[in-house]
Amino acid sequence: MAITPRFALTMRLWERIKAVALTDVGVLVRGLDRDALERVERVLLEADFGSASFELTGDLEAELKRGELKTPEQVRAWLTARLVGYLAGPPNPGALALGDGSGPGVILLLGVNGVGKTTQAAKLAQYLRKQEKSVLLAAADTYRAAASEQLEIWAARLNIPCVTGALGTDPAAVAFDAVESATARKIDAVVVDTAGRLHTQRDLMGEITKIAQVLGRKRPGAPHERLLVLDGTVGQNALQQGKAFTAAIPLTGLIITKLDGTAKGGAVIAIQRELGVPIRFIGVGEGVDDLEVFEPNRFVERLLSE
Ligand SMILES: Nc1nc2c(ncn2[C@@H]2O[C@H](COP(=O)(O)OP(=O)(O)O)[C@@H](O)[C@H]2O)c(=O)[nH]1
Ligand SMILES: [Mg+2]
Repeated sequence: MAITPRFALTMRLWERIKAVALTDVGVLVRGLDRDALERVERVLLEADFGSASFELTGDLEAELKRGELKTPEQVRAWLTARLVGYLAGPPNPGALALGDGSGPGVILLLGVNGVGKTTQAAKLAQYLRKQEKSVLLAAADTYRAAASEQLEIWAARLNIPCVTGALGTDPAAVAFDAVESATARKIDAVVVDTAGRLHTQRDLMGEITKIAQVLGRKRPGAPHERLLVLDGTVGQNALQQGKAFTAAIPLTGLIITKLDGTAKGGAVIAIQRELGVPIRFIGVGEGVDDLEVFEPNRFVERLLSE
């Protein structure tokens, strides 16, 4: 999928690091002073690198003291390698798991309100269709009429079926119906959109667990993917959400959204480091094609690029 120019333009991490610490060519030979290192640290913190900011700055200082890094290009290469290293594990399994083919593969999307679940459901449907898979969308957010309508609009645009329930229906029942319908129609994949807010976090986690159990009873092995959607622009909040969801349900991956138009791509590093769940996709826009399979090398290159 195409690189979104907006994305590359807004990050410019390397440009910012150079501007705060490497403006003077002689600086690396003399070694960075405390102030310069602190400015680098601040740039990283502002870009949402979280605790990795301190680690990176400390290690950079050590490398400079050892005289290993003599030019800005060497610093850039070192930083690139470090960031790719953070993103190295666990590896992205790549293709979406859809089970053994004896019935539809089931992909469950989770996340709090506003992170982009419904939009990513449509994007994943489009992604699967490009791989010649037939897809059905399931609107298991039955608390707001607008939630089902939003998914139905996407389904109509993509010309794929959508199973919804009346307002207030049990979301697990909608998920169940969706798998039944997909099985009858020999559809390859069901993407289940869920609610992001209930009265309490416990209610929400309880409901998600129930949906997953019901899906598993209907189709052994389902949900084959349990993907948590996180907004890449909210930094520490995304980390907190990640921790709450991983405690409730074993996740198979993350989708980090809204990485277009943000200068805070460091959250991706922080999230990967702290949650240990593979980042599978990134969302880079509001359109149905604005989804990319996550590739660490490419991501870091764009994060740093000028
Ligand atoms: N810029 C940008 N906006 C996105 C992306 N994904 C979703 N959105 C927008 O985020 C808002 C919330 O999305 P929605 O799918 O309704 O979130 P939900 O509440 O989790 O279902 C909408 O305005 C979407 O268009 C993305 O990758 N980039
Ligand atoms: Mg939604």
